[in-house]
Parts: sequence; structure tokens; C-alpha cells
Amino acid sequence: EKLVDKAEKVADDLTDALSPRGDVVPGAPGSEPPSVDEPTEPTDPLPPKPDQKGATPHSPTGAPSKDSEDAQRQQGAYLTTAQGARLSETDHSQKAGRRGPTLLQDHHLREKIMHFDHERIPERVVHARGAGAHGVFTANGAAASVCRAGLFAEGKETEVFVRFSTVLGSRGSADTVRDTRGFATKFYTDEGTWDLVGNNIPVFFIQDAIKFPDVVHAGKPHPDREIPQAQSAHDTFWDFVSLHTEAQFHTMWNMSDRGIPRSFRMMEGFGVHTFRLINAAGETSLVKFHWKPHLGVHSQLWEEAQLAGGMDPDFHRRDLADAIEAGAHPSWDLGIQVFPDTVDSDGVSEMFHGIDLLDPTKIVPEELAPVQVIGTMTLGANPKNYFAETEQVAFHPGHLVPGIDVTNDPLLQGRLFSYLDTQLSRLGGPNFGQIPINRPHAPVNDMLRDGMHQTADHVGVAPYRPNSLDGGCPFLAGTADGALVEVAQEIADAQIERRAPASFDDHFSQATLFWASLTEVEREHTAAAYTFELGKCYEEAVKIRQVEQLAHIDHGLATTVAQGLGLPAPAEVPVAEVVTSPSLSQVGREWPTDGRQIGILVSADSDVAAVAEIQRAVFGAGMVPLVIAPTGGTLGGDDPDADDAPKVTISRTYRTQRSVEFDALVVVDLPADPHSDILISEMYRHKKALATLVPIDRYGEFEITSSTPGVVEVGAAADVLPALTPLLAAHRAWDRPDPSRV
Ligand code: HDD
Repeated sequence: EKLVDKAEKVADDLTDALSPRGDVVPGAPGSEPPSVDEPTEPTDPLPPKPDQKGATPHSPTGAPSKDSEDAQRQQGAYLTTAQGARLSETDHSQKAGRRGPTLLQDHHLREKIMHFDHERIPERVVHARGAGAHGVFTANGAAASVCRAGLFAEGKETEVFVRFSTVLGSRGSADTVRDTRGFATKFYTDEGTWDLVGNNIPVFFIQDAIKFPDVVHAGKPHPDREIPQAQSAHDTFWDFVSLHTEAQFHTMWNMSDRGIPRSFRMMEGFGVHTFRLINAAGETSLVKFHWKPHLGVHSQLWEEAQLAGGMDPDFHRRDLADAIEAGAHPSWDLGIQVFPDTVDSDGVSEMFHGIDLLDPTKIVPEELAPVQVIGTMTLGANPKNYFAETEQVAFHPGHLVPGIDVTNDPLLQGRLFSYLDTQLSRLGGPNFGQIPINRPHAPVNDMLRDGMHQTADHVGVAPYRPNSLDGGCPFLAGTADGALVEVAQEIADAQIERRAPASFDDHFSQATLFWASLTEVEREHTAAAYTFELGKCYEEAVKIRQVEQLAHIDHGLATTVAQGLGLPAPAEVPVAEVVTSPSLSQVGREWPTDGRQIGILVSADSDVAAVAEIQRAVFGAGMVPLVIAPTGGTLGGDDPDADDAPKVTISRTYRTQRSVEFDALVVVDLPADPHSDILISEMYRHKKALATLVPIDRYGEFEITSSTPGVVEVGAAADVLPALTPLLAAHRAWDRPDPSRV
């Protein structure tokens, strides 16, 4: 008791000393939280967003929603419950006395917490991490001769929504990991929705969908510790792909620079499978779909990708959204490789020059079947709400329109089941097609009724066919009325069996073709990536087995990787003799520079007029100038009497910048600062363009002179842009000496 008394006295003394008891004097400093005048009328978002018109929302039956803009905003001036009752308080729960327990009757509390508790839905089992954008596809008419689909008619414009993604990582994982990228496009056509659910890599790990859980389980984090996140650099992945040789070709694409894109805007896309097109006369052709980015195909370097993963895990998501908001709308040509839908001399269908078009682990080199452009897609609007659009969008390779049909590719066939099925648990029931982002823009009259999350008020009494009560509606359409076309096909081999055709057995020759078609610098990167990834494995047997598989692709590659791992070179085995396919390389061409990010390094005393001039020129060329200075705020404009003195807004400080953000650097002044030292040396090592107004003779361990490839010394601000543009067009100075072999 004595101890308790003493403790209470100490507590009382302390409380008196620290905060005098009694009512706080109104108006005394700190007595009230800062407040704003309420209520506030709903306003447009701040800051105002330029021209961000997305797709028009449609009602469940396909008719445009009334007041579609208002429906997306908060309604009314007052905070309400979910049932629309106005609230006078939302910061305190209802209690029995100020210090008493919270009451069960507090509906507002329970409703608010209940809703919050259920805000998350299951993330996608694969492709969980993504970024979306709205846009328009405009056809040039070139596909009209092979496909009856209305969206390919010359000049036809169709609204689209695209979602780019990584495959292995969780929803919150970093963007710049080494992985395949998803490239899924929803075309809201007048004849129904068509989804082209592709990747940035034209082949897949497996030939049959039944193996999808295996490859995904192998790539996902280990089940015991749930590491590593969003990586293929671990034992289970390499265990699987070294045992399962049909995965070797896709894996090689992952190890090449394609596995670490510079931007979603600079990736190719592929439908992967062969599809069957039907024209107005009912004739069929086989095609593979390709997206060709107008900005070219560019990648990060592995060190950059790793740095960006820490520096800015949202690197690709931010890049896409910023570019669209700034008006640098990314665009792609959609192209097709067309193959005759005939049987070959052995009586086998879906073959082209000996390549089995039903095997999703094979490409058809573009030199054998050129990609013919059939239209262009431009992404011009960011989503207004990530969850509503990018998270809830549901793609499906079976969402087809009249004139586009599937083939018997066993991987595609399994996908046709999986994408409907997964939405039941992810989006909570069979009515996910009614979620605004998933609503078709064509009229929907499906006789599907009820179910979880039903939002349509269906009228009529006869949701069945045939009926005579609702006027016999809906009617069935014939081909002439735009019905889906189902091509009659003979089944060549009617025996039911679990086997693949012999033409699926070749797992290495196209990997050899790919390797042979890369330039030297791309090969170096690819070999280094294998060495890095296998170097992260613990099991010696896995590494040895994978190196042996590489020997079936190229013995030199296998030997280089083995050396890096400290393993003996594998035995030499025969490899396929190939002709090269130059279109597989991404190096050696020139591309537009739109949307590139240019760092401008200045000091506190730099010539503000010169910096402003460079900034204007870069911006005027459709690129993003980012001024890097010792502190934030503005450069210049200090003299209050000189209204028209040049003034420049600072975008980054020496501490908040990192080289991975910039495609090129303009050095206006060379500050003596460790952060800018790292900036310049990384720009050098990553082979990025450098334009400098001050001489840099030697920089740390690197020799940076005007004769260094990709480095230009300029005399004046006006010379910067003309000097930088050709360097940026080539993307990197690949011939720059690389002492540290990044
Ligand atoms: Fe898949 C999502 C692409 C094979 C099962 N896949 C998904 C997404 C893309 C692809 C881009 C993300 C779509 C989005 O952004 O919402 N998938 C491919 C490609 C494949 C492929 C190009 C091979 C050529 N996929 C594949 C197989 C299966 C799946 C063989 C199953 C048998 N994929 C799914 C899935 C996902 C999915 C589990 C996860 C979330 C979703 O579908 O909606 O159903």
C-alpha cells in the first residue's frame, strides 16, 4: 500500500509539473487542432490534371451512364454514412463517458472499420504488380483483308485500356526487377470486348497450361521463408528450368536486356500464341500479334535496375504516369505476322517453314514473316483511381470478337479456363464484368442473372431462350449480323492422349538463334545475368545442370557462365546450326528521344540564364529537364527589384537525385560534392550521354574527355540540345570503355 501511495504521489507531481489539470483555455496555443472552414463544396482535383479523359463509363447493359463524371466524384457537401445520413462527428467513437468503453451501438464506427477491414482484395496470383492507362487504337485498314473484325476497318477508332505488369512479384514489389513484363490490352470494340493478353517476350516457359502452376511455384518465393521477392535468382526457379528444358528459350529472353526494360513505353509486346483470323468471305489465316513501340526497345543496365529498385521502387509506374500527364503519350504500332492456314506436305496443319505454330515456345523470325502494321495505339490518359481501374480490370484471352479466334495451342487452351476462374476468387463472384472498367462498350444482353455483386436491375420475366413472353427477345445473330464466327475444324487425330506432338521436342535451336542474333554487348549482358542469377543459387547440382543446358545453346556461353561460377566448363555437345535474325537485337538503331529525362547539374552560382535556356530547349524537344542543385527551391530570382531576372525551379537536390533517373546529364558546373561525384561516375559507367559546359578531364577512376564516346564538350547553352540529341537517339554509348564492366 505504501508503495502504491508513493507511486501515485510521484505521478500526481509529474502530471502537475508537465500539464496543469483543468480545462484548457480556449484559444491558447496548441489547444485546438488546425481547422478549415467546413463544409467545402466538391471541387476538381488539385492540382488540376490536363486532358485526362478516360474511357466513358457504361452501364451494365452497355448504355453510357448518365452523369458519368459526377458518379466518379464525392457527392454532396457533407460527410455521410454509407447510407447517406449526414454526420456531425467522425473523429471520436461513441463512449459511455469520456473515459468509458466504446458502445456497440456506434454504427458509424462499426461501418467505417468494417469497410476498412475489407479494403484489400486478393492480389493476382501472377502479374500482381501493374500499371494501367487508357488510350485509343486506330486501325489503318491493312488487316481488313484477313479479318472481318470491325475494329480493323480503316480509320476506325477503338477505346482501349492497357495494363503492364511484372509476373513474379507481389503487388507492392519493385518495378525494375529482372522478369517478364505483362502487356495486356482491352479493346472496347462495338462488337464486344477483345483482350490481347500478351507479354514483352514472344515465347513462354511451357508448352502446355497444365504446367503453369509448376513454373509459377518454382519462380515464386520459397514457401518456407517467403524469399526472395520478385526474383528468379534462386534455387527453385533454376531447378525447374534446368530440369524442364522447354523453358530455356524464354529464360534466355529474361536473362537478356529484355528482362529489365527502361520503361513500359519502350517495350515490344507479343500475343505469343498463334491466333486464327477470319475475313468477310469466311477465309481463315493464322497470325501472331506484335506491338512495336514508337520510342524503340530500350533497357536498363542490371546495376541501374538494382539501384532503381531501392531508389524508386515505382520507377516504371511513375515513368508511365508522368509521361502521359506531361503529354508525351506513348504509342505502339500493332502488327501481324500472317501465315497461311493450310496443311504442309506431311499433312500437318499450323506449320510454317518447319516451325510449329501451336508451340508457344517458338517464334517465327521476322525475316521469314515480316510484321505488317495494322494500326496504332496511343495511351493518352492515366487511370483516375488505381483500385477501380488497374486493380479491378479483368483480362481474358477468350474475350474475342467476330473475326478473331483461338487455335489449338495447348497453352492457350488452358488459359481459356484459367482467366475466368481466377476472377471468381479475386473479384468475388461471377459479375466482375459489371465493374465499370470491365463493362463492354457494346450492348450486353446475356441472360446471366443474379449472383454476388449483381448491380444491374434486369427487367423482363423471361431470361431464357426460347421464350415467347419477353417478345421472343433476345434474337440470335447470324454472321451477317456480326455474330462470333466459329470455324469448323476437322480433328486430325481423334485419340485422347496426354502427349505432345514430336514437333514440340526441339527446346534449344531457337535459343541458339537468339544468342547468335545478339550483338556482342547484348551477349555480354546476357552471360553476366546468367552468372549473377546462378551465383545466387546455393545448390551446386542446380548450377551444374543449368550450365550443361547452356552448352546445348552455345558452348562459349556455357563456358563463360561456368567460369564466373567457379565451375568446370561443361562437355561440348552438338548445337543447332542457325541463320541469325537481326530483328531480335535491340542495339544499333536510332529512335526518337521523346519523354527522356535529362539531368542538368548546376551549383548555387551557376549562370541562371544559361540553365533556363537549356531547360527550355530540352522541354521544347519533348523531353523532361530536371535541374539538380545543392538545395531545393529556385535558382536565381533573388533580387526582388529585378522582376524579369531569369529564375529556374530546382527539381532535385544533390541528395535526392540518383543517376538512374536520367537518360543524359548536362553538366553546367562541376560541384565538389560526393553525391554529384557518384552521379557523374554512374552516368559514365552506364554509358549515358554527357554534355558538359566545363571541362572534365578526369573523374575519379574514369577518363572523361571530349574524345570519350558519348561525351560532348559544348561552348554555350545553345549547343547542348543539338549535341545531345544524336547520342540519345542511339540510347547509349555502347563503345565507351567500361573499366568496371557493369
Ligand atoms: Fe497469364 C494474368 C499473360 C500464360 C493464368 N497473364 C496474366 C496477365 C498477363 C498474362 C499479361 C496479367 C493481366 C492483367 O494485367 O490483369 N499469361 C500471359 C501470357 C501467357 C500466360 C502471355 C502465355 C503465353 N497465364 C498463362 C497460363 C495460365 C495463366 C498458361 C494458366 C493456366 N494469367 C493467368 C491467371 C492470371 C494471369 C492466373 C492472374 C490474374 C488474372 O489472370 O487475371 O489467370
